[in-house]
Amino acid sequence: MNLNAKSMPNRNHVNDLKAQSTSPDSIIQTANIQSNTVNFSNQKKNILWVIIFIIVTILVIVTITASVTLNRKNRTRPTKLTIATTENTTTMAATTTIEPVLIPLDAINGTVIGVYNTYIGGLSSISTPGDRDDQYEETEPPNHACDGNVSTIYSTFSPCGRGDRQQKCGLNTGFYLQLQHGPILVNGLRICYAYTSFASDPYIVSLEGSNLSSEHLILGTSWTLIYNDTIELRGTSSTTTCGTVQIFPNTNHYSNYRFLVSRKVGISDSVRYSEVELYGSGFHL
Ligand SMILES: [Ca+2]
Repeated sequence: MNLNAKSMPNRNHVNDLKAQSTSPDSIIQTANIQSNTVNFSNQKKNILWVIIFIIVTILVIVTITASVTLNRKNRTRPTKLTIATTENTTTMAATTTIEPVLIPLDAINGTVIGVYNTYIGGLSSISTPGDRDDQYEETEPPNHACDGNVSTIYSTFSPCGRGDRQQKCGLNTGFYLQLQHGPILVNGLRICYAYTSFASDPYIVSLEGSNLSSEHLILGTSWTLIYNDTIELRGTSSTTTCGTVQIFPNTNHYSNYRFLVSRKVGISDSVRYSEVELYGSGFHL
């Protein structure tokens, strides 16, 4: 066997390759291969950057969406009143949500003072039992609005007398009292209706608070306005005893409260209601 003869084609092949590698066509082909390799590498880099951009964009969108959702939750949460309370007397205060609870309107000495021709921030004009235009119905006195019994009614005529049916009858009347429990935070109010006509139902009412002593309560300057707005009407339902609790912001504790009616539903000789209920957060007997 002639090994040299067999190895000759390989040498020729190498020479051929050398010749080809130095030819112009080969150089162009090599350049194209290198160019394709560089382009492919650039494409991979571009694809990688696109993927990174998409991931970062998704993370930003998810973060913003979560933040907006959390903020909406925090904004809608206070349908209940949130106040700060102290868990113990020594260390830290915790924020908690407390439902307003009904406050017993127990007045000192059981005294509930009826008023007429009395306005928000104004002087209290003390009314008496009778049927004149400055009086209330003798059998339906002001303490009936605070006795916890929806079958007992407070009825006021001023500026009219009994039987004088007008839109203005019974307006700017009400009552005030001093709570025997001492200063209490009130942030809710509800009216319970009289069992008679709707026309005498209160429609716009106010609540004021004071911490002055009883001899000063006749003065308008002693009172601070807490609530002045409409209350829920019972419509045509004669079976509805009480409205819904009107919740309002208030951070001040008061031991005296004055309730006034400035507008009623219809034409009648009086304003009549069976209960004024006050509600407070964190109140406990
Ligand atoms: Ca009552």
